[in-house]
Parts: sequence; structure tokens; C-alpha cells
Amino acid sequence: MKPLYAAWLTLLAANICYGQLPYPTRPNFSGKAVVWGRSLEGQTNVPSNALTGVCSVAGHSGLTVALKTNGTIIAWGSNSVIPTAIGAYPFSTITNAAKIGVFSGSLGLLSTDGKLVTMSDGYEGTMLTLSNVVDFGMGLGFRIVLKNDSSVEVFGNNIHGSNKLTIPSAALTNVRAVVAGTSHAGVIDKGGKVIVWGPDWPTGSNPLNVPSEAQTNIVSLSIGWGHALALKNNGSILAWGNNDWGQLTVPQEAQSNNVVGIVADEAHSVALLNDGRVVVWGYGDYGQKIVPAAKRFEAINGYGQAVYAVEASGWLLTTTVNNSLMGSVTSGGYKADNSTQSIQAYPNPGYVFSGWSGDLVGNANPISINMNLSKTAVANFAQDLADNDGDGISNYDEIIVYGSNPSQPDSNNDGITDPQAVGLGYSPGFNFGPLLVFLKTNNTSANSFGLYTTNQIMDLKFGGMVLGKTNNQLSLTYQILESSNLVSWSTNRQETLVISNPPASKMFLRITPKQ
Ligand SMILES: [Ca+2]
Ligand SMILES: [Ca+2]
Ligand SMILES: [Ca+2]
Repeated sequence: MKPLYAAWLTLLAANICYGQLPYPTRPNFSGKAVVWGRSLEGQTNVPSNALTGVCSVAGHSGLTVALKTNGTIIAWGSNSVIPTAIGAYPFSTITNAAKIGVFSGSLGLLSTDGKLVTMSDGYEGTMLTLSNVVDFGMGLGFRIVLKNDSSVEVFGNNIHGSNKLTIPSAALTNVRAVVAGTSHAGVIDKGGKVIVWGPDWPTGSNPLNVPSEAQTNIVSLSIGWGHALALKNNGSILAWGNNDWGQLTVPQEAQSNNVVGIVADEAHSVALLNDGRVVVWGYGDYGQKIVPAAKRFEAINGYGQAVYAVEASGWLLTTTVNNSLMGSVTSGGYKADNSTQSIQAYPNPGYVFSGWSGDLVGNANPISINMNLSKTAVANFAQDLADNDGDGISNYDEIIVYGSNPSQPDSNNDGITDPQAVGLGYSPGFNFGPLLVFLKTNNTSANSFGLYTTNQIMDLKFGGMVLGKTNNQLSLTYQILESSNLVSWSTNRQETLVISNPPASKMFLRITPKQ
């Protein structure tokens, strides 16, 4: 599955589960900005600092902007005001941009924490500074904004056609993406349905004529001047609206359910294919259909008779763990195209590495991964159930639960093994030494307990014992009980000792182990 699809479907699944949309993330590849087509305003003169580390590029009417993988922005073109503005308030507050938008020489930036800043384009007159934004689009004199509660707002005026500020009720809630064309606004709802509104212009054949196939399963929408394109989740394109230049006639190369990105420009259309090729059709008098040679394009964008693309030279390797308490893994980052990377999992004490998931399988450690696309490697860890010292307690229980030594049956060398201490309800760290010494040293003295020896202390316990006197005859009845767990006991044997002819006046009895 292509990363674009995978990311989109992940977003969709998250939306369905939680009802709220996540803030945007930057594209997960890295490369150089490539711009072709109309270049009256300098947009094809890509500066040297946009030849590496770029993940998105957009432009229109004198302004071209590249988003770099570190979240910073580079701008160029004839609109010399913009590069200066990027360093000034409020653009300076966007330090971690995830999505860029350009229309009529105006810039919009959306950050990974949902902050949106857009410049005026000279038509709608005001700058926007908003928070809790997950998506936005920029048209002629208006901006459309999606908030993280799935609600939609449009800012601007009704220049160049009416009605685009009047949002249809079906597009007010339950939306997952917003799109702006020159004069039309549109959304994709959470069911993958396209809704477009704005003027009936060009009259009778325009982006408002959404085909019935766009009622479901749409993953991407692009609205141009008089036509629109939608991408279905099976990789096919729907095209409708004005066809004066053949912009609706999808070429054969893009008809194999192999499309991952679309752009509807003023009079031409662009598709990004899953093998990295870009296809352009429709109006081409500015050379926009002459696609430069590239190993693999990974993003397309743009407006105003030019095509803006990123030729990928690197991919994002994301490494993560199933539980950060259990271990760690080699950190990821952007890696060169087709490079081989070595990743290693490092289990914490008490845990073991149990295998890879994500884009890796198996349990080799370290393992190699080929970076021919953006990939995710998940290192999985589990409890270490081995018993290195053979004392009956697993390494996990020794290290994590009891804090005992997994390489030593008697962690504190006090004569009581770790499982014996645990069986008595004590931590293996409890020092039985003084108690054992006390019992041992009092064993044979005058004050002896006289019950059992040091070595027997854990194993022997007196059961019932009765000393009775009958007919002037004493008898001592005792029993020996046995147990395997110190909880339940059974009779091993019982005996009665008869003490004959006890004296009439005074008598002392003592019970000791037999010497
Ligand atoms: Ca052990
Ligand atoms: Ca141990
Ligand atoms: Ca011990």
C-alpha cells in the first residue's frame, strides 16, 4: 500500500474512532523542489536551499514556497514581500509547519499543533491567525478552514462569484478535509463524500456538477478554475466541470488504479502515479506537460499554469517500540533513497526483544532495512521468563517484581534462597541472617528452644502434641505433619510415648531432638 493511502486510511480510522481530527503531520519523504511550466514570475528558478530536504512545495502568482523536513519555510519568486514577511509576526510564530498553501501571491502556513496563519491576498483584506485547525484551503479572496471538532468555516468575501461564503449544511459538520479552488469551496466528509459549493460558473459546466461516483470513498479532492478532480480509494480519478482544454480527459497512464495524488489547475490537470511518475493533461502552452526527468516524484501541487513537485531523494524512517518501559531502539530520521539502514533493539533488564513489526518481520537483531520508501520499524519487547540461576523465579520477576539477583539463587547470601523468602511472604532482600544466627546459637544452650536445628528451621514444624495422665500413667501423643507448600498439611505418622511410673511429687519433662 502506498504511504499516502496508508496515512490517509490511518487518519480516517482515527477519526471514526475518536470523532476528532488529528493535527497535520509533515510528508514523510525528503527531496528537491522541481517546478515547471509558466515561469514569468521566477517560480521555476528553484534556489539552492530548496534542492535538498524539501517535503512539500506550492506556488501561485509570484510566490513559490517550499516546506522543509525540519518544518521551516523557503520562499522565492517575484513577490519579494513574502520572504521578508515569513520572518516577521505572525509567520514567525509558526516554527513547525506541516502544510503550506499559496494563492494569488498570498501564503498560508499550518503547524503541527494546529495553528494557522494566512496573509491577505489583497482581496479579502484580513490576515487570519487561528488555532485548533487541522486543514485549510486558499482560493481567490477566501480561505476555508477545518477545525479539529470537524466543523468548517469560510473567511473572505464573495469576489469573483457568489455563494462561496454560504456553507451548505451538509458541509458544516462531520468533515475530514477542506479544499479551495479559484471561486469554489469543497469538502470531503468522513464517509468520503464530496460536497462543492460556489458560483454556477463557468455556467452549466463547472465544479458544482459533482458526479454520483463521488458520494463515497473519495480520499482527495482538487478544485481548479472551472473543473475538479477527485481521487477514489481504489486509485482512480473522477473529473468533472469545464473541459475546454481537455482537462477532464484522463490519459491512459493514469487509468490503472495507480494514482496517489491529483491537482486541478486553471486549465490543466496533474496526477502523481504510484511509481513516482507525474502525468499532465489539458492546457499546456506554458510547457506544463513537459515533465522533467526524475527518478521518483512524491508530491505535486500548484496553481497558475505551473506544476510544483518534490523529487524524493530520501525517506523517513520511523522507529518505535511497543512499550517504552521495556526497551529502546535505534532512532530514525530521513535516510537517503535506496540506502540500507541497520536498526537495533535494546531490551531493558527484565525484558527480551521478541521481534519486529511495522514494515519489518522476524527477530534478527540488529536488522537491515532498505529505504526505498518511508518505513516504520516497531521493536517489540516481552517479559524475560527465563530463569538464569535456576532458582524457580523468572528473570522478569527477579528484576522487576522482587528486585533480586537473577544470577544468584540466594541474592543476599543469608542462607535462605530467593524463592524460600518469597514463599514465606518476604522480599528476597530481607536478611534472615540474624534470625538464623540467633536460633543456631541458642540451639544447644541452657536457654535453647530445643526444637530444631538451623538447617531444619524452614522445613519442620510441630503439629498437635498432647501430654495426658491416665491411671497414674503419663503418655505423650504426637504427630508429624508434612507439607509441600507450608499451607496444607497431612499426617506423616503419629506415635504415643508412655512414661511409666511418674513420681508422685514433682517431675520436669523436656522434649529435644534425639542425639
Ligand atoms: Ca531466577
Ligand atoms: Ca535469584
Ligand atoms: Ca536470601
